[in-house]
Amino acid sequence: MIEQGMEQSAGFEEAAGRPEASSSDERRPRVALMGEFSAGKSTLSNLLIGRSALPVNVTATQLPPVWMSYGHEPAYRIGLDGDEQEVDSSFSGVSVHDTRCVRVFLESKFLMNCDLIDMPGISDPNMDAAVWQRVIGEADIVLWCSHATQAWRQSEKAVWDMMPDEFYEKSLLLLTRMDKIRSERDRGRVVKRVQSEVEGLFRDVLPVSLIKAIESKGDPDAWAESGADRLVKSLIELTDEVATGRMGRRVSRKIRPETRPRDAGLEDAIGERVVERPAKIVMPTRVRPRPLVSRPPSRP
Ligand SMILES: Nc1nc2c(ncn2[C@@H]2O[C@H](COP(=O)(O)OP(=O)(O)O)[C@@H](O)[C@H]2O)c(=O)[nH]1
Ligand SMILES: [Mg+2]
Repeated sequence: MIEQGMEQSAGFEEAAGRPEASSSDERRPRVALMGEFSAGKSTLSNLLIGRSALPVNVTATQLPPVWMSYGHEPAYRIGLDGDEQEVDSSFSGVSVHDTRCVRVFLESKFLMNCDLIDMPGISDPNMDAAVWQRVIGEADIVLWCSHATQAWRQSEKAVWDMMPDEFYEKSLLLLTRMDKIRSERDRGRVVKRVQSEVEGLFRDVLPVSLIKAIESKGDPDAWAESGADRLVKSLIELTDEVATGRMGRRVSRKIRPETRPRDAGLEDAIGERVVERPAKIVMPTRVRPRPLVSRPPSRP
């Protein structure tokens, strides 16, 4: 029921399953969802990929980062020492104490454009920061979710200050649960305050109500009103830039970035919502940390 609402709202699903996408070993941009516990990370992930890949509101279970990619392989966990085992759909037996991340594969249109990594809440006192720190170096972009009603707390700032500077220009701060702030004046104030506090630390600050986005059910005005439209467009722009920067260094003239099928696919997936192609910006070369695993993340 809820899942169906998400699919309609996001509109990413109808063309899923282009066969070459799953067999491609191309490295897609990786988007990490970060923020405090209950800030809406899993709800956002469900909205984007059009279905639930993992339980929303897991309180008893502490999940390690869940790394979602396009495909249909069975889920598996990667242990701290790089060992891999398949896991069942409820991730039973998966513990943050011995698992670096869980790899999940879904034939979701959105995942043709980028991988999503749903991180555990940063402020959970039972959650060692090492749990997300050992995976964050694999990401290119962060979507940081912050409760609008108490946005950008000291605890959030403290974690963001520890991040490599290269994330700042490629990450978005999302003020979630905007529906909880009733008056337009107060919503404007929060956005303004946070914008001034995070200047230079994020590319943009975007207010969003994920609940309203889910409820919009294909109504473009309600979708735009929720803030989801702007969020999706900004995300496409970012993933496009990250992909373009890398493609520019690695890919021969035969496969020019502007002809990549991925872009067309995502824009189609958004349907009638017109997405303007952003100007190509060459991103600075990024020094990559050592890979998490010895082999590519997508199984052959
Ligand atoms: N009112 C409101 N509730 C939201 C919004 N986004 C998420 N929630 C709810 O907040 C709770 C926690 O969300 P979840 O995605 O599990 O947070 P996570 O811990 O960051 O993954 C869930 O019950 C969601 O339904 C929103 O924009 N508005
Ligand atoms: Mg979650």
